[in-house]
Amino acid sequence: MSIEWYLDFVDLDYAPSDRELVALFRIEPAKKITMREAAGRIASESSIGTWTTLTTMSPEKRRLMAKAYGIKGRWVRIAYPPELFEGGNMPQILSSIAGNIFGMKAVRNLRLEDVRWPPGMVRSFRGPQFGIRGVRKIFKIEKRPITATVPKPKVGMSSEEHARAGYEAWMGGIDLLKDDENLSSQRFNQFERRARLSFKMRDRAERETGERKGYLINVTAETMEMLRRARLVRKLGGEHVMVDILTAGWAGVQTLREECEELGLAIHAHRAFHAAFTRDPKHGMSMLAVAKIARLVGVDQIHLGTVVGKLESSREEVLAIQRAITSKNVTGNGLILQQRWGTIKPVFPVSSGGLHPGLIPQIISMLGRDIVIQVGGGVWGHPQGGRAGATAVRQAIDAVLDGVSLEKRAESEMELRAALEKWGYIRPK
Ligand code: CAP
Ligand code: MG
Repeated sequence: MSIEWYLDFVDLDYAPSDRELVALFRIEPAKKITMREAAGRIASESSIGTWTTLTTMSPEKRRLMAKAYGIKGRWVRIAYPPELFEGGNMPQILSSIAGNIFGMKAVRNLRLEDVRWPPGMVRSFRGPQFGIRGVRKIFKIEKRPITATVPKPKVGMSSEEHARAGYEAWMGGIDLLKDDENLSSQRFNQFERRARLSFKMRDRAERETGERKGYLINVTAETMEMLRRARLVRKLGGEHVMVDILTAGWAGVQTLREECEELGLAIHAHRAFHAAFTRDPKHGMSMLAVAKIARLVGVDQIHLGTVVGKLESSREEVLAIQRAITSKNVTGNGLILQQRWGTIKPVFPVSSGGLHPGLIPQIISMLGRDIVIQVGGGVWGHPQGGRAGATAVRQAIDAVLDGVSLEKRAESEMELRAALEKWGYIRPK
């Protein structure tokens, strides 16, 4: 009598219906385990099965079984009946398709590369409240890339120094001040004090420049506290909150998204922690899959990498993420699944991490203009200070949009010239 039933979860010719969720996995089976056996184990453990046959099975329960199919080399697709999941509950869905399976002994490595979300499940999430067009409308910036800066050192400034840095950057031409991912409410820079002072400086900068200015204030905290902080941001006339989506967790982000719907606040998603499980090409989960989840849950902006900056990201991956978070429909190929987004708005790609004016032409040529460019060290390391650093970033963007080389433009713009003299075109590590 057979003690296990994993191969019942494999049907190589299976053709999933549009209703089903499809996950694309890269599997490296353990020794003496075939791809089919490994695929069956993944489909079983991520749907209704376990290691042995059961006395409690019935035809109705069998209808919830996932089906592994389309095995090509190390790649396998697994289709899941939507009844397996609770619509609108991202933690539960991920506990299924991205849960126990990564620890199974039957696989040496396993990576969740992409997920095709079926229309019924797409509709169970809010998606972005503003999207790209809505964020542009807030700041009245129609065409050019939106700029942001994080005051550096990333943590350590007092609330007064932080607000002052914001004023300098806004006056230098930067659109958005952004908190760093690990700045929340430390003793020397408490959230409420930083918020009050920074929004006051924001209002002053708006008056003096005549431009809309924004502040991506980091509300990351225990969920109830995040909601309190978001309400304070609304009261102070803010238009965005920032949240570290992966350390806050999807349940917290979903709750914050509900609150931001009421408050009319856009959400900037920082992805700190992602590289713990997205970086290894053999094991974990792709940033593409994470970014699509963030779009479903409903962030308005998300970091997607730079290729040329200090943090690891391949060109192919960055472009695939950009397509996945901005397109209405994505056509699949061997490595990416087809995806129809229905009425879910696009998400603003944020390129950040080791950027400085010398790298801006490459960022725009790779990602186009519908992006947010965040420059931290590349502003606050400028020899003439943060305001000049901010100006140099805008001068670099303007040069690109005018079709002029940075060297040429630097002949007449000293802030850009000073940035190029310090950093040239280095790709920091
Ligand atoms: C960039 C940054 C961002 C990274 C996050 C930092 O600062 O503030 O958190 O961009 O990485 O702390 O490193 P710099 P990613 O501009 O000084 O590098 O955007 O890849 O998620
Ligand atoms: Mg940071």
